Amino acid sequence: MSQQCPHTAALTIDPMVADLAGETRTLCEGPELTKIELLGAPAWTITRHNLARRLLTDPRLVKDHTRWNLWQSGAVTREWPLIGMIDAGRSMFTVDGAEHRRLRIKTTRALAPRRLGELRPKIEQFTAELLGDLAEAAAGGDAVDLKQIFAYPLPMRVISELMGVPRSDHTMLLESYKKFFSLLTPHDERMRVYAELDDYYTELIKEKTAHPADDLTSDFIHDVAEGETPLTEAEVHGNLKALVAAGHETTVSLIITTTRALLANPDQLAAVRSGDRSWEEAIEETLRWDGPVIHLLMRFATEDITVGDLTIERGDGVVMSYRAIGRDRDLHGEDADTFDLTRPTANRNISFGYGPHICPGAALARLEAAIAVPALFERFPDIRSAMPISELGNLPVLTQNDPAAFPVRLGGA
Ligand code: PLO
Repeated sequence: MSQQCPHTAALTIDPMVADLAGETRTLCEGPELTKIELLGAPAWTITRHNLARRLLTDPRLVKDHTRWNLWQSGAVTREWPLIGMIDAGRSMFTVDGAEHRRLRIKTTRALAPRRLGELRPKIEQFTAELLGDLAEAAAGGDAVDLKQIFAYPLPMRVISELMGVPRSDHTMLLESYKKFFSLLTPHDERMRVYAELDDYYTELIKEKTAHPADDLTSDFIHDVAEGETPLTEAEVHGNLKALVAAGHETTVSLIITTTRALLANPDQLAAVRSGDRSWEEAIEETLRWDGPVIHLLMRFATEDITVGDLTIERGDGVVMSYRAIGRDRDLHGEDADTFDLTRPTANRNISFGYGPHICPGAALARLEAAIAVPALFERFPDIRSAMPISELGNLPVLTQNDPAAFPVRLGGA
């Protein structure tokens, strides 16, 4: 595989995520534009807030992976374990420009803050149900996995409510996405998972075509306004799979990491409980400091782009290292590595992205966390980690901040 710059060695991103803190530190201490290697594929990554904002609004960078020199040369193929992150079908996630707006408009509207009021009672209901499951699992006094029982099922229920995915399919979907993201999944199995998910969504679209319901999938298919070009079946398919994947995986992470940050910092938890600080501030600082996305794959240069004395060449791939970006000292200060609810710049994080592709589900994600996390602390005021928090590791997932588990104790002493 070609190496564009023989002078600087690329930093190999570890797919097993054995030392996330070390990797983030290296990126933060390195240049704003850093050469990395992703499972054999060289790419650039952006490690600073200002450069990220500049490039995320630069139309010379696009999501279409057929522009990638390594794709064009055949150096990267469907065999590459991260291929599903970029060769993801035609959707709001993979298309730019005027077509992007067309693909995205219904979703931005459906997920606008004023529309979320309709989802709130559902989120509260699911939260209450899952808190009941937690209580039951902890009844014997044993430690329970907050991820498995509480954080993991909740966002899937919420996004499914919006998209019209039946409850009976949640277990299958969660299992499939686990294999989709894990870099320990063997190639053949990964290909099977891609195909099964694609078939699943094709069937769901058939069902919603024949029997429209009150959900966004049905709106994609049936709700076409005057003068609007309807979404093709491939576009409905791409959007649907993007929304289900993005809508659950990332929010599981946010619920766990916010809870974990507060349990690791009892003084700050106390400040939230006393009302000196808000749950929203805790969520925002978590998004900055321990957010759901580590590396976002990927954009491709349609022309040479100059950054300082370096050039991103036409065809090069560009990653956004959001974890490093959230810890940019130039913006957040010398203590950017600490979780601090009084940080004045916390809400300037771009952990939901920036520019035309900024996450359309950001308000929903914040709402889910703002319901789930306080409800958890209210129901179980004595909750504490059952393990030293510094020993909690991530799954072998390169792009996502995906805690393997979070064992907690819920009872009294
Ligand atoms: C997941 C597989 C789907 O088939 C296509 C898809 C679309 C949107 C992507 C998602 C995948 C992975 C997680 C992503 C999401 C958009 C936001 C989310 C990247 C590739 C983030 C930022 O983690």
